[in-house]
Amino acid sequence: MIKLGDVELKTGAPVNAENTYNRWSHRFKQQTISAPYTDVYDIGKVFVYLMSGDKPICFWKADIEEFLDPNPKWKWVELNCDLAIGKVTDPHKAGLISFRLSIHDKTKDGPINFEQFDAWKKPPAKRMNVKKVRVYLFQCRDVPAADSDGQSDPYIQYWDTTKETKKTKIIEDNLNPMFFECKELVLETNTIEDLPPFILDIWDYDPGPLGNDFICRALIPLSEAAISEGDDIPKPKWHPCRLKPGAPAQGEILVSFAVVSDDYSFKIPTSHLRLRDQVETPEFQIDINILGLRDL
Ligand SMILES: [Ca+2]
Ligand SMILES: [Ca+2]
Repeated sequence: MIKLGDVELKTGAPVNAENTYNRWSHRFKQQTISAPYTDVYDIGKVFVYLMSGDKPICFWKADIEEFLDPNPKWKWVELNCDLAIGKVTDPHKAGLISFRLSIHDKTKDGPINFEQFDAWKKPPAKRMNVKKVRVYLFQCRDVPAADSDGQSDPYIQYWDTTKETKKTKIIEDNLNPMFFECKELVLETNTIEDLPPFILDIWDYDPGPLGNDFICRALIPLSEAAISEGDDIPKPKWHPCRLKPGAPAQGEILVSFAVVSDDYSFKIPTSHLRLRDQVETPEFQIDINILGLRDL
């Protein structure tokens, strides 16, 4: 549901639902709203709610200024849990949503034909293409401790738009784990620009009935990622990880990506890639001189 002022726009159920991925492909009818505001800025905030029945369980909000472009791009935003409702309480389970919205002040600026703009020429696609993504995961540093001994047993779980859960091996007792792993993901999108952000979650493995601990998330928009569009392995970049949207960074992840069309065949299978060979490992010599010992 999208809410601006007193107006509520609600979709129905998603047209495609896969495990943790839902797609609506819904366009709301254009509406003219009469309201006692002096101008469009008076409407205040735009709210986006994820609904469960008639309850808003997660939300995102932004100022109206973000929606005055008549030709907007798809915007991916991170939802927050509505803790007053309490149905979703873990920030990493609140999800992300992609949408676009244009608001035009008809009283002040006159009528507008949105369909002259590329963003509104066609309704959202009912069927989507997919992109194949290779994630080249090198290492993490300064991962927060999630065990009582001050350590973590990190592994990374990747998000994509399939039903399959994709994760790395577990590296025990290590806050600066080296992974050197390559994984292939499948992401629904029609153009590379509209690709969802890459989501890499760092978990701490714990044996026993309580299950593993979520540590933090790297949310990497395409525009910030090191990307190739073929077999090249780009030089990886460090990205901050966070417990929830807007929280301070906790730990970093070193990663790069390849984004290709669904029918592209990589020359080397992931199992034969040697990521470790991509990084130079300089050797340092350390001399320690002990000056004295006492009270042995
Ligand atoms: Ca733990
Ligand atoms: Ca553990």
